Amino acid sequence: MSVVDLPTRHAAGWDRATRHPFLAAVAAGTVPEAAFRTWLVQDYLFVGDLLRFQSRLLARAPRAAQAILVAGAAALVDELAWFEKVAVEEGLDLSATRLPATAAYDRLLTGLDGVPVPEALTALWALERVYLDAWSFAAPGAEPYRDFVAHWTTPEFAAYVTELATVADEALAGADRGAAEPHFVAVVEAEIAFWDMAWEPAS
Ligand code: MP5
Repeated sequence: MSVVDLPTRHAAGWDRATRHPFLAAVAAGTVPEAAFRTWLVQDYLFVGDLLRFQSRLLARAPRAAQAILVAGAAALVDELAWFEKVAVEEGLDLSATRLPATAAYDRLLTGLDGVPVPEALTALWALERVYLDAWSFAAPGAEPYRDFVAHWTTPEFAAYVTELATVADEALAGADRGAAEPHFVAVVEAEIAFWDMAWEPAS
């Protein structure tokens, strides 16, 4: 089994995380502006938390995973700068506090520091793959969101996600594959809660 088989093994959750009403509304152009703005600010905070998690994972990663984790961390630094530019353009307040789903996701990431590296690599792959699939579902997006959707569905991002699957599979080859599955499920649940967070107050 490869990590890429996990989405079909958990198809119902995967669908909820990747075909969420928030994404359908971005595709249709009906997402409330306030919901999208809330989501952007919270995702900025998430990316900062993810960079810190990825850096801690790098410190204990196998040799074969170092290059991709470093490249991914550099991309996250660029992503933070991109959010900061968008925030200026859109008048977003990036100093907002974490909403409960963002704080819960950070606790999930911090908890992964204590699990074996192959399991943490699987969780990292899962959180990137679910995000790629979610934005691919929304693509190309209605006009005000088209550039955003394009930003999160680039071929470079898809290639990164594929490379993460390879290093996760390599690491799992000598490990307990079954132990990684609950972390995959936890990531999918955290993603659903993250979309819900921006969407529910608006609906
Ligand atoms: C990602 C994200 C992927 N930005 N937000 C959530 C809630 N999940 C996953 O992060 P990136 O920035 O594409 O590496």
